[in-house]
Amino acid sequence: MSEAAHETTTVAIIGAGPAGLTLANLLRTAGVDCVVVERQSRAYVEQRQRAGVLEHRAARMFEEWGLADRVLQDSRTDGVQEFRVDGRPRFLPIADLAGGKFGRILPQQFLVQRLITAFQEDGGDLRFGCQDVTLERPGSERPVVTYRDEDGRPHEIEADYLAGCDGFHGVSRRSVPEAEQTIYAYDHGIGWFTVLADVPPPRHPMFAVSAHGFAAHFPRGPRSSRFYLQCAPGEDLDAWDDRRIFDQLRLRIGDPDLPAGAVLEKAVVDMRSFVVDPMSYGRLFLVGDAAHIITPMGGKGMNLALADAEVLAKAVRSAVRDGDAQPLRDYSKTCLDRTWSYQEFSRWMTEMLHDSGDPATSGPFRHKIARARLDRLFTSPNAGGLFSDLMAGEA
Ligand code: RFL
Repeated sequence: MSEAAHETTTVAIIGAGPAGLTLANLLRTAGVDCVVVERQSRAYVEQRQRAGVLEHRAARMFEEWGLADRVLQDSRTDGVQEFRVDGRPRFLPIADLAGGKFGRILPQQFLVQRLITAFQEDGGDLRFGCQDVTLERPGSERPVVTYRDEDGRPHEIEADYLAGCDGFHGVSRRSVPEAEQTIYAYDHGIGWFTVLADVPPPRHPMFAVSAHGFAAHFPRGPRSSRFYLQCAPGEDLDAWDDRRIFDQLRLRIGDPDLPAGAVLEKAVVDMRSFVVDPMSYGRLFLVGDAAHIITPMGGKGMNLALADAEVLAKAVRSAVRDGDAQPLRDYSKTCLDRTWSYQEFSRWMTEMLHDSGDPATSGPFRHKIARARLDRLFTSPNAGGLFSDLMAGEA
């Protein structure tokens, strides 16, 4: 076996999703050395379609770090959220109610493509196709990442810090001894059938509530839409042909004229939440989905990943530039406070928008409670304001 090529860096980043790429760009901007190792190919990473809403906080972050020109271009802004209740539209002016804050439509694959380009244009070291990535001695002063490149050659990177940005199924979290972690996991008992289709985007992002069940319609680029339809957890994908998808959407949205279009992708997502505490172990810091997953309700998963990345970038900068390690010690608590706030918001919304559907599913009492909660968003400026503030993204 050939001997591993040995290198050193300040931060070894595992994973080139939104978390890893944001962290890499911010560290580069801060003048901190880093290397990113990604298991998949560049083509694979760049076409992976998932989230679509970039919250206000994240957009401001890219502005403050001087990356807005390269990352945010053409991101559509829409300060209005539609709720289609029993087929009748109700509009919530999110931007007005949240004091001018608003989310932007920026499909995750565009964000990823732009972050890769920006990092490489600045001379960043990003390695795709890394196999058998292993974290050695993550709790020690000199942790090491090992991997094999596409030609099977072994590599090892010794780093001051490791950033585990490798998503929920990655190796980083599993490298921490179980006894050092507390896991919080919750199954919401709901499935979402998600469909990406060539259907013109809605005028405003839309949640639809009716006795036929929950549905949502969001823009994903100029000609595409992402739809969500409430379904049983673990629902059989084959039970949904294109005709059933569009019949159900028309029924739930209350729009018999909704055009059908080519279905590009469909999947069933079981609504689950997961949080690991703490989000660090020795010199290993878990970032984004590696540390927590949240249901897609509220559109917070990708945004939490970006927020963690910024907290970590600032903390590493303080440690490296100013010799102040306190922000690194605070990393886990800072990120977990936001994570739990968003978990609460996502759960609150999930109850409101699913229980207000079919009373036979939620029970008559929960159904009435959920309808009252929904109404309050429109009748109380305080309730509407809090909702809008959370939708647009906390400071
Ligand atoms: P990612 O995006 O999973 O990236 C992890 C990266 O690590 C790589 N990797 C490894 N690399 C090296 N070695 C290993 N052993 C590795 N194992 C894995 C992977 O190939 C990958 O490139 O995690 P990150 O960066 O933390 O970003 C998190 C977001 O991707 C995620 O939270 C969102 O996509 C969640 N999500 C949504 N978030 C929103 O904010 N708004 C939404 O509307 C929204 N919709 C969604 C979603 C997730 C969905 N999925 C996953 C089912 C809709 C869907 C359908």
